[in-house]
Amino acid sequence: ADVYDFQAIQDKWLPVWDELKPFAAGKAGDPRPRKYILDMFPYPSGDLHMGHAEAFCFGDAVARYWRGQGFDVLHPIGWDSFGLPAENAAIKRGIDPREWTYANIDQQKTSFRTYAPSFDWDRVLHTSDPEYYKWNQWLFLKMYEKGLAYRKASWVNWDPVDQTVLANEQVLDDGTSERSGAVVVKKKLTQWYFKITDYADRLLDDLNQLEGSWPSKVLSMQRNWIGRSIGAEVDFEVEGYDEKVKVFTTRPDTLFGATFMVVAPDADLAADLVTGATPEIQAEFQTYLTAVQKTSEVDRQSAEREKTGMFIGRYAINPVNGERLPIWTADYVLADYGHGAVMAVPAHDQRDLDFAKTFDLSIRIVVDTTQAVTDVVPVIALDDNGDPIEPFDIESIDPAVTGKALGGEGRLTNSGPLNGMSKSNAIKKAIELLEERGTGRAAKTYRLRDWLISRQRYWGTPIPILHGEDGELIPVSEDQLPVKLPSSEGLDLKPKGASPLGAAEAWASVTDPDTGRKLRRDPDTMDTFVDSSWYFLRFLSAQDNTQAFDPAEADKWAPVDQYVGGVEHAILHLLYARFITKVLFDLGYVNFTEPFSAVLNQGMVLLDGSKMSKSKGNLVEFDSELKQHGADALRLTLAFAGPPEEDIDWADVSVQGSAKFLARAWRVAKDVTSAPDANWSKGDQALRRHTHRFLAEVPGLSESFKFNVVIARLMELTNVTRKAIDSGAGPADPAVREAAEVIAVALNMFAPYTAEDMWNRLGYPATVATVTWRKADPTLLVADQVTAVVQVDGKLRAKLEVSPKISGDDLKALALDAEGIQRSLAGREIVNVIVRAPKLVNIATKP
Ligand code: ANZ
Repeated sequence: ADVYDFQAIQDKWLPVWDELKPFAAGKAGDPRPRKYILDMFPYPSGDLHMGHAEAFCFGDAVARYWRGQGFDVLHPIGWDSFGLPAENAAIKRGIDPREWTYANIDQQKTSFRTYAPSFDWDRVLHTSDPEYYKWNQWLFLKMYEKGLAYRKASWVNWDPVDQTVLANEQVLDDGTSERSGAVVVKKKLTQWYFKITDYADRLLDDLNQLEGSWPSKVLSMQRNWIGRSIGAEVDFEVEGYDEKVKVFTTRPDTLFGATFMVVAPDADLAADLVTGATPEIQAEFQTYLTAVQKTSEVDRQSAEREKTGMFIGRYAINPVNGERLPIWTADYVLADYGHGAVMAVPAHDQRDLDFAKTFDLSIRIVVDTTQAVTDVVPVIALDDNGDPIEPFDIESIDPAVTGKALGGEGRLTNSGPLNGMSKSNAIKKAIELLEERGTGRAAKTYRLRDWLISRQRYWGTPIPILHGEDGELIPVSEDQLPVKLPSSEGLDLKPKGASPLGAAEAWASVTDPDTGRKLRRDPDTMDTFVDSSWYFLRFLSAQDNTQAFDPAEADKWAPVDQYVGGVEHAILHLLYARFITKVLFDLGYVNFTEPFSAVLNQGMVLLDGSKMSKSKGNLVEFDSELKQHGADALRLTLAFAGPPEEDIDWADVSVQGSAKFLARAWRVAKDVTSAPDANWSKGDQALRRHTHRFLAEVPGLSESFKFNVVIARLMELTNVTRKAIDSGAGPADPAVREAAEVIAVALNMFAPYTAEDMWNRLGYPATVATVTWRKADPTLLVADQVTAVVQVDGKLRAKLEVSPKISGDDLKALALDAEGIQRSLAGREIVNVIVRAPKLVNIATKP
């Protein structure tokens, strides 16, 4: 056809690519260096949407770019196909979750085929296939062996709608479930955990390596999530109680200001301390605890909420001064942070102050914040004349009066051996004192909690553990894996707080072949974040049924060079993948400690400034856009709309404009009349210079993801070439062919069908996607004119604007002819002319 027809081009090239499999990576003997480019794999919760279109457009541009730079590029695709949405949809429709899941996967595969990201389809994986989840179970067993997978009874986040536990990461800031939107409550359950807290320091410290190649926002979100606090742990004796009570504090310098102690009501410690108290106190405590359990963690930490709590009838002894501190319980202290108890310093901690004011407890200032602190060594506070500083004006800053705790820098007071010290020196000194007396020590604590991985739901990886009647835990032996998920037939999948798998009697009940005793399978399934924590390694050996992945392949390809996906995964997925990578490193399966060397977060696709959604009725459907405009125009539009990190408003873009440009580029290739062996060096110089400037500039732009600028440059080069064809060098000029070829090769990053068809019209076999980019010719990058200096007897006499390629003879002739030179020679005899084209001519005369 002589007109650009995207449908015809798609229909023509798709079967050719299927046949050629140009994107199968890692062929034996391939000498090219390698790159691993990965998009976050999709969840099959429906059709692909515009968000997928955008993410995969950028990921594919990166993959295609590196192939063009001569790399063997691995760019795989798979599906994150276990999880609640499938199960909830299945319940609603009364079908098997498998049915819904795999139908959606098929639908998404069909869209992807047309959209044509350069995937290696031979490596496709679905996490809900037993061939995949077998290795989740293997990973679980390895972690169990190392003590990194363990069971404990604890208060968990409970989603009352989905009737399942949630990881902390799945509870939103407002205290609701990320999945169901329900207000999350606390429930005490025995659950499986992965011991991510053992890795807290490494997860935090290794973020420094990623500085510059991960979005800084993601780095800071991870840092906050891990939340390392440095301070001390202090042991308090409690009257009439055998054990010591530990508290964590970031301010051991304020120990002399502690006036009471507060224990979290839901900590085991509180229940213990209350045992033996008066019946009135015990009853009051039970009532209080019940109320607290209905309160969300967010409310408990809220500064606005009125403080609640009660005195539990006991006293702790302050180890630094022997003072008796009344012990209270209050819900602003959390059971699972630090030691679940605090030494309250109301003068210097706002929460403690609010509490002290509510319950009329005493307040003692120990840091005088009116005193400037300049010392590094401990000194007694002296003024400029060396005199002791007068007592400060307590009225103006008294927290009991102002209601404001004194949090800032200052000088210690009312604190015995710490008096006069700066805050930071006092912290050091207090820790020394505690350590000397054996009543405390330097300590760190983290916001990060262990990763709760068990779910009471059907559609996930069964946990490979058997339970004996005596409570013994027996890991399934590795040769018995996978523990396959039984059919959902006859099972009630509706959430009810216990896993539906427990009711699959034939599956759940097992007889130990050695001892004949009755065992029961663990009925819970794994959090799907386990599946996605290591999937990037499975792609390396997707067909290998003997191991999770081949360490030799991991050596070759991993870590992932460029990971592309949404910022919504800044914490959960990326943190878990980093953790599991470190575990696999410690187990000796991989030789790197970070899974993703670089991360790119693409923005969102909006419509009229707001997020698209079915419920808002403002959904731009990917499939219909794809049908209407074709893959190339859609991809080009997304890539041209702006930097990848920024949101795109679909109301502001022009898919028609993209289609027009593609037709223009395509016609350039169609109009070329020279043969593929044309001698470029003979071509039009101005056009060649433009082409080579493009070649010089585009790699840098592409490597910094400025794809919108690359497309702008492609448009310019196309226009210049069009002009050369119509009103300049003409269609037969070799420079026109050169430009058309460069356009086709670069356009392949965004519009693979159009590029392929151009390449074909230029006389080459498929596929343009594996053609290595030409390098810019440096001689074509120099400016059109350079300045030549002409000297007579070493003195500057003239400057000439000449072509950088001028010959020595031509330059000499020009120099001798130049006006100023003739004047300065004034008839003198020339004995020698030295020419260094194009920059210098030196004329020597007879003295
Ligand atoms: C005494 C003190 C005095 C404190 C002072 C602060 C200021 P970050 O920085 O978030 O780690 N704390 C300890 N365990 C707690 C728990 N389970 N629930 C609620 N609060 C708890 O906070 C550390 C501080 O939070 C600790 O230092 C402790 O109060 C409190 F002028 O101890 B501090």
